[in-house]
Amino acid sequence: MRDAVTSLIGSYDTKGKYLDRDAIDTLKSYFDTGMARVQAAGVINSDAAAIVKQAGLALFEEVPELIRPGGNAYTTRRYAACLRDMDYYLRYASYALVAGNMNVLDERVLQGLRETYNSLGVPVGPTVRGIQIMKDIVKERITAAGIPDASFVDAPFDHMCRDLAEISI
Ligand SMILES: CCC1=C(C)/C(=C/C2=NC(=C\c3[nH]c(/C=C4\NC(=O)[C@H](C)[C@H]4CC)c(C)c3CCC(=O)O)/C(CCC(=O)O)=C2C)NC1=O
Repeated sequence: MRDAVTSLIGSYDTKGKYLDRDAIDTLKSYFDTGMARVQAAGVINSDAAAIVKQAGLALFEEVPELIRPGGNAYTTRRYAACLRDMDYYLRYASYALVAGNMNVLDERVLQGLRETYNSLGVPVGPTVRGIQIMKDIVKERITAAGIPDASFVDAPFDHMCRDLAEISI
């Protein structure tokens, strides 16, 4: 698992270089946004259950076939599994936000996920949609909490969507 600092140092060490102007700029922006990213993680932590619930309801309203007979989230067990997956995406997004690096998502969430989803018939398109809905809800709440520019919140959600959508079923 890497964060913005360890990954930067790692790549400069590989080249045997001191931290140059580009590196300093990258570090500066990481530390400048540090407080906002930590505050965002705080908002996600305290609102997590409500965020997942709200996103699930919105997703099932938008794609009602999912919870009808034959849908992948039909039955209580699968409905719960779907919301649990959404909760995983949210929790790991909050880690990636604090780390300022997407590596934790690759290692802990995305590795092997498409294969699992394919083998269980979990539809990727609606999952991606669910992650996007969750991103919008998180941004609204973070803005409401007084954090001025919530655009940094996009990165982890977009990263998961892009990776999942690469091969769709
Ligand atoms: C932390 C990393 C991590 C992830 C990401 C993860 C995902 C994950 N989701 C699963 C299942 C599942 N995932 C879903 C999700 C959905 N179905 C839909 O129709 C919706 C589109 C979507 C919710 C948005 C469902 C319904 C299942 C159960 C499928 C089944 O057992 O038939 C499974 C199979 C095993 C299980 O049921 O627990 C895994 C491994 N597990 C992990 O450890």
